[in-house]
Amino acid sequence: MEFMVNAMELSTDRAWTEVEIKTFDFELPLTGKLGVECRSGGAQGNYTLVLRFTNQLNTSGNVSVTSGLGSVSGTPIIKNNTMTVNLTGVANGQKIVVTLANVTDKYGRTLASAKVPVGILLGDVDGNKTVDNKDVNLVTAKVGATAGATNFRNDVNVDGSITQDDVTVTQAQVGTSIP
Ligand SMILES: [Ca+2]
Ligand SMILES: [Ca+2]
Repeated sequence: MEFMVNAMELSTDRAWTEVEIKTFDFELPLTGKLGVECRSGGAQGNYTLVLRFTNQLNTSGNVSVTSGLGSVSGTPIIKNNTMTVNLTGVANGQKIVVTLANVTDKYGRTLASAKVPVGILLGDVDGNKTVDNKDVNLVTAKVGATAGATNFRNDVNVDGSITQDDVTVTQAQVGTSIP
């Protein structure tokens, strides 16, 4: 399964990113509180980051996972002001850091290096870096619903609807956390 990170501004004054799957996104701060992806990356731990910049990009520079278990798969794809980075082998229960260096924009400027931290914890619906019964209860409360803008995090197996399967997945993760 995939999610996307949108780095709206990779700059020091207003640096933030958001994660989206299909049309669903949440803010993934570059600094401060860790943004946690609670949805499954599938058996291969595959995720897609879409980093969105202020200006149109020219080159993707060097993008790599500099902390945590996982790696960049293939060459990042640039389209206008977005860069799509495929990640694979991303382990659960950790924080990964994707570092961008030597990215250039259409004005020929080399952008400052940026680190994009992403917490990965299956079932951590409330994003507090621990899976407990509160997360299970949040999923249970939404069983029967179609995943939408306000409840997509409850669809932890990312099949588009919130069912008992999501409850089961979350229950199985109780006790796990991001160190
Ligand atoms: Ca939690
Ligand atoms: Ca589901």
